[in-house]
Amino acid sequence: MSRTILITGATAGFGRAIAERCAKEGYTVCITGRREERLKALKEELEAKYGVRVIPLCFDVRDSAQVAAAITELKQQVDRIDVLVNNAGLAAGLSTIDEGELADWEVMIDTNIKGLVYMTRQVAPMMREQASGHIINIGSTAGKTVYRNGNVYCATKFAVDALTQATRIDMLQYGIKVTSINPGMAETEFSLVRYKGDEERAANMYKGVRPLQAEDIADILWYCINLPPHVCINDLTVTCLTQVNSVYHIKEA
Ligand code: NDP
Ligand code: 8X3
Repeated sequence: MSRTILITGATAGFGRAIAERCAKEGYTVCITGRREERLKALKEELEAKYGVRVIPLCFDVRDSAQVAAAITELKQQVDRIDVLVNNAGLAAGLSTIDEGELADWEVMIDTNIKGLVYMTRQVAPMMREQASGHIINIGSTAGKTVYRNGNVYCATKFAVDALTQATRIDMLQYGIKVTSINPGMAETEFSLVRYKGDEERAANMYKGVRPLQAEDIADILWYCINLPPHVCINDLTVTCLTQVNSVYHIKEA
């Protein structure tokens, strides 16, 4: 029987790479995001390439009613969800606490924290009924060490860390695994979004370093979800070789 994975934020970056990796391995893949055209194109691409079922769900994770409606719709289409990847998220801006934009802070808190909580609240009861499942939260090195001007983004990722630990304790009694994967800098659309479409500034982030790629995270996630039933990776931090945490990195020659 095919296993089912639900990935938030699959229209770009890590989420898209995870969707492709799991489709390649025969999973039924539920992809989500706000950009409907990208969801449609990804569904067509993955179904044609791998002959699997891909279910697109277009919604905003910040809206609890949209999240609830999407999961209700999904339940009409699949019997179970084996893996939930809470990946949708972003950084908006980079500035000190006395100068940051309130709107940027709100979008990060609403997406990275509230969106993750809304999704988990909808999917965890399904996993509880199945008495199995795996929740993977995409945290960050920024959720382990704060950095200059990162204040609210870092705080949202520290919150993801706390929620992952708490969810693991709550789900333990049902045999549900909970893992956090905390990447360091990775070349996705992340910096383009943080710098609000400034391509030069975004590209500058990765100049002189060889950052993680989305496929690296997809490979790591694939490893985490394929361990024997008694084995759970709880917390995994991964950076490129030239970065040891969110603050310290060397530039390659
Ligand atoms: P991308 O910008 O490439 O992808 C982000 C994804 O999140 C998109 O698919 C986007 O879809 C989705 N998303 C954003 N806001 C919403 C929303 N309100 N509702 C639904 N979906 C949303 O970034 P990454 O792949 O790099 O980021 C994925 C996760 O990894 C984030 O949580 C990020 O914080 C984290 N991370 C990233 C690192 C990096 O350096 N790249 C390092 C560490 C962690 P759409 O716009 O279509 O809605
Ligand atoms: C993304 C990594 O260091 O740019 O979470 O904040 S960093």
